[in-house]
Amino acid sequence: MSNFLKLNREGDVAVVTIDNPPVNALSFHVREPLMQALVELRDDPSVAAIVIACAGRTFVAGADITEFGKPMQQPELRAIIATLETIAKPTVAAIHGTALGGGLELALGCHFRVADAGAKLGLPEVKLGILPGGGGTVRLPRLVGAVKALRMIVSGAPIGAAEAHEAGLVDAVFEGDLTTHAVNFAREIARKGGPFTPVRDRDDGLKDTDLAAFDVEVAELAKKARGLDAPIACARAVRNAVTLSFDEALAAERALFVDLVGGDQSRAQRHLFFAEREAAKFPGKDTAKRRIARVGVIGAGTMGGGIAMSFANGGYAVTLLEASHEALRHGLGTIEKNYAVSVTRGSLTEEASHERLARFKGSTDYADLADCDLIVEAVFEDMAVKKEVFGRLDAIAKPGAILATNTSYLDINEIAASTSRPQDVLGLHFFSPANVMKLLEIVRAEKTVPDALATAVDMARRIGKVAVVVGVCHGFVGNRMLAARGSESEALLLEGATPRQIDKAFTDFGWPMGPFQMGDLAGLDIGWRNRKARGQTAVIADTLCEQGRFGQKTGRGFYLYEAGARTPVADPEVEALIRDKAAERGIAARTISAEEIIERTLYPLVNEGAKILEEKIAARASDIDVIWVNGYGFPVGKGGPMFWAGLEGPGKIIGRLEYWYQRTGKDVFRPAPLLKRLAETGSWETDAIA
Ligand code: T1G
Repeated sequence: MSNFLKLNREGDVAVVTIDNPPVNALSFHVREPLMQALVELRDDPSVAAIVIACAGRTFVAGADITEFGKPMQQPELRAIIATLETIAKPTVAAIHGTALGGGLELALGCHFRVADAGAKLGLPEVKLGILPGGGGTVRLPRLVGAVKALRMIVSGAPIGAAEAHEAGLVDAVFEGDLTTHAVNFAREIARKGGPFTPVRDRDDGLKDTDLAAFDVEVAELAKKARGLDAPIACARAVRNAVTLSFDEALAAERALFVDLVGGDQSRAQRHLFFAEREAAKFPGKDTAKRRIARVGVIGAGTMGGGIAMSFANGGYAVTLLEASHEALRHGLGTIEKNYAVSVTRGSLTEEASHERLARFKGSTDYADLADCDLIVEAVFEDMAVKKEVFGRLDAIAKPGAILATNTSYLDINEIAASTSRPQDVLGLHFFSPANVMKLLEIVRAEKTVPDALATAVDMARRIGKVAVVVGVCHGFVGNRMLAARGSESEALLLEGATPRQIDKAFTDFGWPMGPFQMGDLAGLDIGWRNRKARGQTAVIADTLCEQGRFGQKTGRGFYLYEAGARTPVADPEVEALIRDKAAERGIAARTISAEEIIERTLYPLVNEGAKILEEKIAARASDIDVIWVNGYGFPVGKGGPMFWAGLEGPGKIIGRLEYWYQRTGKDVFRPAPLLKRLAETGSWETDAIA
């Protein structure tokens, strides 16, 4: 047939096998021979049934995303599925690994679907800023019902084979040789005889849809969309499947798809899809990895406990070390409570939580870290304390163990130099809560050797983290840019903006919350300690901290919080404090627009990103986007700060940065040469990878 498609006969059953590594995407070079094969087999009287299967590790993982934005080559997926539905003999999709997006839509074009017990099925297009464009929004509800289809399509989350079987999406689940099972299944169906009803003509799942309840669910989902168009379009398309005829709903799906795929949001989210995969590539990534079986974590506080849970969740044995038995008991107790909450919420089974807890060993003795392959330090953020810990680790850790620090700011070269094995030292900068946040900044120190780095990146994938390799500077990539973004926050308050107004500019932009609400959530005392350590000041935030206002944990920070509540309430005392501090400095309040707030916070953020690229602390602009989206809540629909700069217009950004540089003389506004280059070339390319 072709290099990408094989055709075999098992007696009167034809097996079409797609073979397009690595994930059998439905690229043009697959679609063309597939269409040809289906037409031939449809019209071949010696063929009683057709099985569609895939070679390699997965069924079709969707349309080929690299083809988006380019002229579509015929045949399109929709035409192939329409042809499939003209086939009178039974067609069976044999699903292993993942059937995602266009892959599941192709399977929905078949009369029957059988799956391997480990298979996952889903329509994740919403994560690419689009909706299923191959009829998924119209066919899936016909099998699983409108509400289940809505949840699957708006969340984009795949379901397992057992759940898919229960929901009526797959007709049988098998263990073992799936293709043989599928051939036998097809032959049996053919022997029983038709007619065989295409999904398009089946509306058993749509009957008795309670549209009122459906609309209530849609309204709830819409609240969470935060300015993203795709979730809304997905919901509308599924509703059409209930209220319109099949062909009308299919046409409506197409119109929504075409509208979204050409939009900036989808371009941004597709950029992030590939950016996350690029981020894991760095010189030396294919070096032989060191074996990691047991992981040691020093410090069972908020960060240490979350880090230890990440490793246990990833299947590693964990030794958790604390300075005292009391602190250890408290740390292990918190971990146990966290797992119990997950079980109560249904996101974890009782059995799984026991398995994970069984991986923990608590200790107060450094000697118990001697058998660890990787040791992560998560102690107090102070250089002297860090060096003391690494000195002790150097004495007890086995040769070849990787020694990692979770510092958020400090100089890892200096920490490494406090050991006799700087080549084995690197940074693993987790984000709080470490067992939830996906981002992991892996900090390569001057002497870190490639296999240690490659091992760390590999480990990150195993614990479900999105890893980005960065160099050493104060605050690495994320926190250094956060400082630049926040550098004007106080000035904006003194000149007349309120915490509420600034936070609103950020949530309107698409952030989950603004800087002041975020500060209150994380605890204002963390930044306060860091400023004091660096001899820096922030007149308003420092004054709040001196008054014991550390944010949510003390019930008041920039906002007030009712006992135990998380809803920020504007506090007239804080606004009075700001006005007093402004008066002391002779600063008159004025009206400040949301545009000005974005200019004075996000333009310096982009500018600092450009400087970081110039200094080769980050290898690619897209790495910075991955860091900000996965670690700091930068809106996915804008693709991250560096991608957004392209949408916002580098020329405009430079113009406003120069304006504010003239007015303030502040270095955060001095346009970086690389930003000017983006304005000239439209690309962030730096001449050498870091
Ligand atoms: N198109 C093109 N390339 C793809 C691809 C795709 N759909 N999926 C993966 N790749 C590349 C990826 O960039 C990487 O490349 C390599 O394959 C391995 O991927 C009409 C319009 C399947 C769960 O959204 O979620 O169908 O970096 O590292 O961790 O309605 O890939 O090696 O050069 O992620 O094992 C909908 C996307 C498309 C699923 C495997 N489908 N893929 O994860 O490997 S839109 C998706 C994934 C659509 C229709 C619409 C994951 C995976 P490189 P990987 P993995």
